[in-house]
Amino acid sequence: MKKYLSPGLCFAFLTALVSGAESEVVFHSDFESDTWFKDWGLDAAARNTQIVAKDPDNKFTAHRGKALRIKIAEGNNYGTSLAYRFKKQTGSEPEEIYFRYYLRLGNDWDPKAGGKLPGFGGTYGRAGWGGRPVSGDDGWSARGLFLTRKDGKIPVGFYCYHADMKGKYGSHWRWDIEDRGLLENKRWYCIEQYEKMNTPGKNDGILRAWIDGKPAFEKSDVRMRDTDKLKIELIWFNLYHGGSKAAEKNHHIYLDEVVISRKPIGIGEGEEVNEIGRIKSLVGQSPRHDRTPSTPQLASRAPMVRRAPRNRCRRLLISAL
Ligand SMILES: [Ca+2]
Repeated sequence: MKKYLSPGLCFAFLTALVSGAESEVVFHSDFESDTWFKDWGLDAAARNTQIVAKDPDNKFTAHRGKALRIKIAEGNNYGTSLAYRFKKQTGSEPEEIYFRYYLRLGNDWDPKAGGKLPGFGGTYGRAGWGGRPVSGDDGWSARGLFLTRKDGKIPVGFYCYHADMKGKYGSHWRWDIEDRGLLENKRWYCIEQYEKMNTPGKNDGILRAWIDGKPAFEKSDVRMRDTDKLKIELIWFNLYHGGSKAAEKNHHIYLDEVVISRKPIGIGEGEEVNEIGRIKSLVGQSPRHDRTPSTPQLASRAPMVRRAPRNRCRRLLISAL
């Protein structure tokens, strides 16, 4: 367990005191600082990334201040690979976790092949990506997925290497609840994802996704592993065009307000709330600790309350991951 004496820690204690709960937020990154990468445990910015406040050529408008722009250059596949590694950052790896980020597809986003978006990883450098199938004992992953444009929109989903996979490559699971997993360019979306590891050997692992606070996907019979030595190793912000087909032109996406939490996080309402009294009011309204979004109906109410810590609060006390 690591402890950080920071303003964020003090704020986390205050929040916990008011809510009667232990700290739930593991990580927050708002990309306001030019040294944002240090919070991710990096010594330098990840490849093909840039902090932007403006980008009028690509019709960018801000969500909350600056954002992280990721570029896939013409003739290339690789965007970036940015990871929040639980063991390194917190000392242990969770069995279940939520993460949320805001995503904007640039005006130039028009892929001619599917590819990868942020998601969960447990490859341990052995198996579960890049045509390295898994056995149940060596690795797994559930990155995000984008596909080529359909009816003017970009389909998104999970790209999962799991113990029941067939062949060399992972399964495509589109986020198909009420077509919420069809994204437009030049619009911010709140993307939230949840993973619960399966009981080793059993088909009871869970993957869920919400878009703008509403359920977009649920699958509760995933077998990621046959051993409890595999856990959620990292939140994996991977952007990749393909497969093998390279991008025919430059493509850009924008990310903002990344939050990783042990409880549902939700859309921006809570982020705007900075007064302790208001937090107390929200907590009092909501049985958030009892909420398990096992159905889309429940889920639609679930991820609403938790706020991210304030901008300076990037490292919090992690007690039980
Ligand atoms: Ca920001």
